[in-house]
Amino acid sequence: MGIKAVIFDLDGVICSTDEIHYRAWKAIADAEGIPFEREDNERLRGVSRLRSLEIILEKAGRTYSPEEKEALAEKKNRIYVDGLSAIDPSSIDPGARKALDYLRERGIKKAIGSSSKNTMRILERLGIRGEFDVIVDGNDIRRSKPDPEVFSLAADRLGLPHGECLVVEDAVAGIESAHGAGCLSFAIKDARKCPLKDYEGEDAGDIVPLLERLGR
Ligand code: B16
Ligand code: MG
Repeated sequence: MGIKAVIFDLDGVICSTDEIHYRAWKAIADAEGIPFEREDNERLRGVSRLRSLEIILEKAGRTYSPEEKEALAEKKNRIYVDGLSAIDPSSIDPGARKALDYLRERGIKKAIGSSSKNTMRILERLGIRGEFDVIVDGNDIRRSKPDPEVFSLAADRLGLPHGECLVVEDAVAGIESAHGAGCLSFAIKDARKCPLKDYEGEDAGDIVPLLERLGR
């Protein structure tokens, strides 16, 4: 089989921290009187904290100074980190759990490629930090998705040709990033609308039949 490793996005693939991000940004937008709905939130998937804020501020009635932006991003992160106290091992997406178990049984390598600077905290809370061969997060990269850096670095740290790594993503920005890195991609949720995807499914568990098929 051509696929030697699977690189998982975290937020929206391994667990539903996307909902906690949404509620934290909604609190910031409401306090600033800026319109912000779930459809606006789709554009924040996979992109950095500061870039997310800039997207939200597109609908603001005024401009914000760099200091104001920094303060709002920090405030959002405090609300978000508070929200993370609600997650535990039961918060792991069942499809992702199925995929991780399958990969362990087959000896296929597993990695995380996330834009989040809170990745380690989240993996600790989920109790799965030790399950991954490689973890690349928002602290390791200079350019967030859709830039290829995160998946390029993950494939390099796995020591594999990029084309032998399958990226599982819920964000259009994440599929663009995987494509730019020369990795194969598996799109779920919002990412399915991205024409650059290689494969798609309902959740991360659907990589199991794909790998079975490709392995035949
Ligand atoms: P943080 P992923 C991304 O995680 C989220 O999808 C995105 O909404 C968030 O802005 C970004 O992490 C940064 O997160 O504020 O915790 O550093 O999808 O790449 O796992
Ligand atoms: Mg995501």
